Amino acid sequence: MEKEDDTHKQLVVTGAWRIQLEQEYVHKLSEVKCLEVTQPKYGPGLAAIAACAFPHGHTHGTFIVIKKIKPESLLFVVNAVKLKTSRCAAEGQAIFTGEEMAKMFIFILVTALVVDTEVWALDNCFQEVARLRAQVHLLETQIKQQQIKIEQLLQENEVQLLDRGGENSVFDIGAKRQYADCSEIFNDGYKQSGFYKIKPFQSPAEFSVYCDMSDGGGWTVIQRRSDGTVNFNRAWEDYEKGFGNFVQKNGEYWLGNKNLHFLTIQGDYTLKIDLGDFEKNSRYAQYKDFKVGDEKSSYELHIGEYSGTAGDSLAGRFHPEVQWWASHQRMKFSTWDRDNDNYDGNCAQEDRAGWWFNRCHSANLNGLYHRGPYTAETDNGVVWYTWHGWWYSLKSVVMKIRPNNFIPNIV
Ligand SMILES: [Ca+2]
Repeated sequence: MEKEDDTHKQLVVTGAWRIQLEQEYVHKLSEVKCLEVTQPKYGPGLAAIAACAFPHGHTHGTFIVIKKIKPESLLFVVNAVKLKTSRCAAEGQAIFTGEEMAKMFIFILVTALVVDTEVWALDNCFQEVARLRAQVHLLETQIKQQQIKIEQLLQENEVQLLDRGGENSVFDIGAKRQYADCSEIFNDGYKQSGFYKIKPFQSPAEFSVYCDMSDGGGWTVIQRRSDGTVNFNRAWEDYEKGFGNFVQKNGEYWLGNKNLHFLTIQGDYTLKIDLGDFEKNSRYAQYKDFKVGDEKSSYELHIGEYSGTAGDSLAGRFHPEVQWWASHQRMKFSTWDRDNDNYDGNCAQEDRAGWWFNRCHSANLNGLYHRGPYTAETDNGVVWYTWHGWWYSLKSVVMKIRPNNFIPNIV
C-alpha cells in the first residue's frame, strides 16, 4: 500500500483566476498552511515556483496559485485536489477520485486581509522576480547588441575577403627542409605562386616572401608596387628590415636590404623587373648578376648585363652623357635619413623614396604612387625613364630574382 504523506508540494505563481470554491474546500484550505516559500525558481510562463509545506496527516494536498494584482491585495487562486501519494506528488503527478476530478478546477479569491507573514515572503519574492526580470531584459538587450555587432564584423570581413578576390595565398609547407630562395621551393615541386618561408644561408632567421611560380617559375619577389596602399617614403631602418604587405597576392612590399644581401650573396642572381602602365601595357628589364652589398657598403647595388623591352634605366646606358649622374650601378642605398647619394642635396628626401640614388635617378621604383602622368616639384613618381620618362608614374612594378643558372619551366 502506498504511504500517504503530504509534505512539500509546489506552489506555483502564475496568472490571475477568479472562481468560486465550494464550502468543504474552504474548510480544508484553512487547515493548509503555506509554511514558507523557499528557493524561488523561474521558468517559462511562470513567475515563480516555490515549495509549500502542508500539515502532517492531511490527505488533501493543495496547489495554490498566486498572482499579485495590486500592491495592497493579493489574488489567491487555489486548486484543491486530493493527492494520494507523496511519491506521485514529488513527481508532479496527482491521482484524483471521480468527484475530485469534477472539482479540481475550483478556485477561490482571497483578499490581502488574510495575508500572513508567509505571503509577505512571497511579496519579497515578487520584487526579486521583477528585479531579475529587469536584469534578464537588460542582458538580453546586450546580447542582441553584441549579436548585431558580430554580424556587422562578419559582414565587413566578408566584404574585405571579397575585395581581395580570394587573393590570400600564404603557404606553410612544413619544416621538412629550409629553402634558400623560391627557386629551391619550385624545384622541390611547389608550383603555386604565393607566400612561402625562406632562409638564405647566412640569414639569421627565415622570412616570408612571395614566390612567383609563373614566368618560368622560381622567382623570389623582392619588391612590388600595385596600388599605392603601402607608403614607400620610409627611413633607413625600414628599408633595411623590409616593410609592407606580406599577406596578399598583390600586396606592396620591400623585402629589405639585409634580406637582399643574404639572398644575392648565395650565388649569381638574375633580376627581372616587370613594369605595367595605366594603359594596360607592360614591359620588362632584366639584369644578370644582381647583387646587393652588405650593411658596411650601404647595400651597394651591382647589376650585370641588361636585356628586355623597357630600356636600361638602371645602368643609364640609354645616353652616354647622362650616365655619370643617372646610372644606379655601384650606388649606395639612400633614404631620407641616410644620404649616400652623389648629389649636393638629398635625393631620397626630394624624391620621397629609398633607392640606390645617384644624382638623382633614371629609375625610382620606390617613388610616390602618382598614377600615370603627374606634375610635382621633383620627378618623385614611380619612374622608369627609358619607357615613360620622368613624369609618368607607373601602375605596377615587380622586382624579382632567381639564380642565373635556373632552368625555367617552359610549358
Ligand atoms: Ca647628397
